Amino acid sequence: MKRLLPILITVFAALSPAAGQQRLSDKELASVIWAMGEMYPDGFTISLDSLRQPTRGIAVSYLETQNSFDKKSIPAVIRHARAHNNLIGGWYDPGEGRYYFDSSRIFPEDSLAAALDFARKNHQHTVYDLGKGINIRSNYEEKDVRIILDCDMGSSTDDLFALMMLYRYMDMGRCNLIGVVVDRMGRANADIVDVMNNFYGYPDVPIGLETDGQKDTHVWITYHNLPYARTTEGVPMFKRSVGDDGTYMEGYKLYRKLLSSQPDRSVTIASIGFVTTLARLLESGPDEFSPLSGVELVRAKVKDIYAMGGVFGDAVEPDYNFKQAIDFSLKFFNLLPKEVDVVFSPGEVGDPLDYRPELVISDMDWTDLHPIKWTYQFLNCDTGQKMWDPQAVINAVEGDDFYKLSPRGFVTLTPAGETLFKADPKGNCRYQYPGDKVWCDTVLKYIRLMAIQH
Ligand SMILES: [Ca+2]
Repeated sequence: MKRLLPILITVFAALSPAAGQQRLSDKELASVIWAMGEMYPDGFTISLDSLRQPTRGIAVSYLETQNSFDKKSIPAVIRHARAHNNLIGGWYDPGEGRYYFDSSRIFPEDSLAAALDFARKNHQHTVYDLGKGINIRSNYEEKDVRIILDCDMGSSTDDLFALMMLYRYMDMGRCNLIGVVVDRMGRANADIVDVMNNFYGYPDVPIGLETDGQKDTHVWITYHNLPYARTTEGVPMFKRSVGDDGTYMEGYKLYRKLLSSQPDRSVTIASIGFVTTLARLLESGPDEFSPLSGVELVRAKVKDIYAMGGVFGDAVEPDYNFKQAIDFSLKFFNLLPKEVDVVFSPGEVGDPLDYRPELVISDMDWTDLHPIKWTYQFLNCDTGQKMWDPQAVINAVEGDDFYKLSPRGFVTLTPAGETLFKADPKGNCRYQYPGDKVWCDTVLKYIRLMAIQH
């Protein structure tokens, strides 16, 4: 307390309403900034104009003031901040054991892509969302992630959010969505993806549709009418590229077309529905797109698969996705080449991530016409939906160190739909472990942050 008292006096004197009226000298300000660092061991951001801590927006540091970590470096940080955005941030780096001071800039919360672009130009690895209290990686080492999303659009709403994440990742230059395969039969389910493509500004992402997959699958939320929604004036609410007379390519054919045109071992598949179309791809023979069989094509072109599904640990019970289309699932597990890495995302990882319907609607208050918002406004989505599918997509783009993964092993599927894991350093399979409360809160905030971008 002895040490803290002068700090408190310094800071509160500086932050008092009277102090706000008069500009502090740089020397006084340097004492305040240093004291703030002592008071806020986890970090702070302060405006030099108001001497208040902003509570909204995305803070990014400038390159010029990085490596400022002692009292002597603060005056230079103040000079830079005065000449730029009048903002100073402090943060503790546990790796280095140092507290850093930076001249910063704040972007609006809905301008994540611009904030990350600025961060990359300033060699910053992360940006900080002040309102949500989360760091977001700017992925300074940009990766060339080529993704095919394989989804069962048209039942649970988490497929919509997984697809939304991919568009947002593309906005940020983090991945390239080269195609979407819809493994749930029914033309409307592909039309939903078409609506999403157009809404998010990627109308040319090709869509394939399964036409001979699992029949009579359960539908949780019937949002298949979404593509055909009209305003009270009778005008279609959502734009589509493929008109009513247009057709979609057969799902496994689109896989063959896309894979054959990609570099070897370059494609990541995020599988968040059934594996029906993947099974048909693996069973396919040479065609107009490739002289390779399906198995050979997957072995040559696919780097890894991030699959929502699997039940691991002590529990031996059927997996929902795999059991619903068990004949296809068994073929998939038997035919998939062991050279292809698979990361499973068990349901328990997404279970704690509860994106409440009222939050979804309020996060999307920036527009009246939104396909996901429409679904939440006009259908009952309070059915225990959790953010399961985004876990496979986030892992695919963010990389494996974003999650805690099991050791390597092999996974076999039983005819009852149970996934059996056998540890083996040479194995191609791993699975995500559930995160703790802080991790789950952070990831849910991350998904919400993506929902408010526009
Ligand atoms: Ca799904």
